[in-house]
Amino acid sequence: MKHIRLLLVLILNFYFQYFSAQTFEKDLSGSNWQFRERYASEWLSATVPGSVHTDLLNLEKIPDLFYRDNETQLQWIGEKDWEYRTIFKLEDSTILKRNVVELIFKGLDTYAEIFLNNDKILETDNFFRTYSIDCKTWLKKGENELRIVFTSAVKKTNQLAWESPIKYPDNYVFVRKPSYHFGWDWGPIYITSGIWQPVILKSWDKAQIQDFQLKQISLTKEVAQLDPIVEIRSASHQHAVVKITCAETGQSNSKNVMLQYGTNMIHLPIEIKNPQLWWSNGLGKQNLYHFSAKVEIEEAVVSEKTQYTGLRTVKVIQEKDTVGSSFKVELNGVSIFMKGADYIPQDMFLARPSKQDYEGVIQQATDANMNMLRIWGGGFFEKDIFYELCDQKGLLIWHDFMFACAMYPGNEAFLNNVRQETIDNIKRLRNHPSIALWCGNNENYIGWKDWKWSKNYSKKDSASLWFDYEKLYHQLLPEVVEVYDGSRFYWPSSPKYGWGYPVNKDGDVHYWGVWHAKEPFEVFGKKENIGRFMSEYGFQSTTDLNAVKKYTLPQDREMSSIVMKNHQKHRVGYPVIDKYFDWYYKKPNNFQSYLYLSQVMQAFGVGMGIEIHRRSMPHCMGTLYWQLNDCWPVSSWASTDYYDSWKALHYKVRDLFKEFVISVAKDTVNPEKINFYLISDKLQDTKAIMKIKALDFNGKLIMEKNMPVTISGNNSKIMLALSKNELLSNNATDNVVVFTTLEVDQKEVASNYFYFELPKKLQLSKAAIHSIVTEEPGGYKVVLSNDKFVKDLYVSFEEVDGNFSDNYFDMLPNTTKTIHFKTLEKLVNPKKILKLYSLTDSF
Ligand code: BMA
Repeated sequence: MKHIRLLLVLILNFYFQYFSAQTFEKDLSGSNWQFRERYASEWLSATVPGSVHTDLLNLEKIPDLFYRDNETQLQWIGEKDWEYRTIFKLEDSTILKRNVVELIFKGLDTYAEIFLNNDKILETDNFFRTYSIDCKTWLKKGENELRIVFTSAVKKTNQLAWESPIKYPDNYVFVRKPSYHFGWDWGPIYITSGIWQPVILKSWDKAQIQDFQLKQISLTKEVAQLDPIVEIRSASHQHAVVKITCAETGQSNSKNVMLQYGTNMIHLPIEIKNPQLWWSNGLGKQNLYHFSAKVEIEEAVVSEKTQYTGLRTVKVIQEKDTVGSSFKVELNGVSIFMKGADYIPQDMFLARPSKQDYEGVIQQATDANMNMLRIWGGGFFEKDIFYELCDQKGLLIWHDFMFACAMYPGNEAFLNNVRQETIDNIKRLRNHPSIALWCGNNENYIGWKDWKWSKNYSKKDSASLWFDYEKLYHQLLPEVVEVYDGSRFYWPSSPKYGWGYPVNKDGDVHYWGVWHAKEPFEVFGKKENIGRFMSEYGFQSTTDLNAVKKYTLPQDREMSSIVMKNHQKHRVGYPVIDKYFDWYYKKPNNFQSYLYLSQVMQAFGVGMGIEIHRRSMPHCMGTLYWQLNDCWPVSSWASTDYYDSWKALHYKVRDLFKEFVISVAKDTVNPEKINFYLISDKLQDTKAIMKIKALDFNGKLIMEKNMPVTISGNNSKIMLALSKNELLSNNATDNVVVFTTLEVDQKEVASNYFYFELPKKLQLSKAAIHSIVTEEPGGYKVVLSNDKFVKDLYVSFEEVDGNFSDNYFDMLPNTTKTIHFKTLEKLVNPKKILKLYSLTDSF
């Protein structure tokens, strides 16, 4: 008994010594919140994190925000002021006895006044910042009321625009809030407000780790030198022991220090022998090193923080060469071709995407063999989970700062706000190995320089706008990057070049000759249009019929309906698609054909661009198409839709971003010559067999050739050139497909279908396709066999969500193909709802 009592005393002692000394955090998020339109009599229940729009939706006060053209009736929400409140109890007085009590707002959208027990304690005006305030003075024992009043960003920016001496074309430039909330050429206008990230009440006594930077000083094969820096806020002048430990190696370093009142920076260098490097997707493992930092005062741990990083070097190399200068990402000393897409926010309402949604979107990128995403400047600094997943999956990030498609103000208050937002986010994100570079803005430079925004201004205003531009992107941002990051490349604006003149010398390119300038897809291949790094280009498609059915009524299902037009935000989106149909395809014969064909054409056109960029390695060292995803269901440039369905383009991208790619193309000088390129991302040379056969659409073999090849590592090369005649043997060009495969160790690693003519000219006839559907774990197996050649076969189960292992593919005559459909749904009669749709069905 005596022993048990002693043990209890020891445990309690330990508890008080150890835990009571520690930081205590109370998450105030959850459903214990209410909201109302400002001054309304009734308070309604709310969820935090969340937004006004989603709270109204949850209560069924408004209809589905994305359904039909509901957007037009729901603009009033953004024009009102809103108010949120919660009551939290501090029953015992432990918290109140602590030295420091902070309220931390991880994300407020955007113009907020914060009242604690009816006293205003803080005002905020930046969505991207984390705000923290010492609030002990206002707290009391028992019930405390936290109330946040949000002023409408619509009203506020209207007022700022009215007061501004210079007129800006868009009001979003005045507010530090995701610009796309104000509408974009793929997004609706929903200018919401609310508490979009958690609210935390934090209390501590002696000292607190504010930040833990894992600064990497040097890295060789033998050793990594790190200079971890622990930022400590101390409540007094006091002795402490600060210790860091690496979980993977067990190493630690500690220091006895005299903390000063306020902020202290403690450096604890550490060396890691034989470091296991962090690699991008496809090139190696994503090794991570986890560190913990602890502050001990009087032998009790008072604060603790864990962080991780990946050991790697990442640079952007701009080396002079015969054309101009390179623009290539070098990871651990290796130049890597960047394959990826531009990423936009996943939803209009940013508290909504769940961990699973994040996992889904990152999976879509890695399933498509990407190694880079570009976070575009009209969105937001993503949530931690996004970067964690990129670290784990090896996706490098091109990170824009949050400025897009406009000139921005440059007054002191604005710049100070931006400075703080940038510091907050760089400090939060700098340990992530996935972030490769920081970029000042999206298209602000090109807009000013190429698109002549300046012509709307007097000489004086122009000069002032440009002066502000330089202050922001050439002074403030690079300065903050240098001080708070110090390791990453800074690029003032994406892109350096647009289109309409040679863009192939240096820097990055947003090539919009295709789509915006309505030039044919073939211009992707003009030498002067192939940049050193393609950071944007793209083409639109609609969503598929399954998706369209979710946001329309049957009467909306025609391209000219108000609803279909509402779900197309580009001014002349559908007419542009029509124009390209005229060039490449036979006119679609109905609504469903239009949807199908728009996807097939997007894959065809953007696929052509990707292939050209990959062939042009090492002149071109990166291709990021616009855009990976959507923030609501819409016709857009995305390759996956809002419901996570892969469009035809995404399947195409997956093939074209493989480690090995075969690309077959007419020679640019002599179109009678057909070049067979082999492209490889593998760093070493690889021995393979290339197998080529030409067939007519009925299955007659015209020509066959197998040849052993050595694919040179990290390169693109013409492996073989054949004349048209060798391939065709007098057969008509519109009736032949050349099918090429690449085998490594008897396994097919790449394949390619090549046609001599554009799709609309091909002499296709309807094939008989036989299908067998069987249930299998996680979904259904579909086995297809055909008699004649089939082009762009789209397989779907009507109104069932899920993705196929392959889709929108071609089938050589008399072949069998097995695909798998993953779905959570149980299908009663799968065979009956299986839909097969190919190019011959569309006209
Ligand atoms: C680019 C982007 C976006 C835009 C897209 C499609 O220039 O930077 O602003 O949505 O084109 O027009």
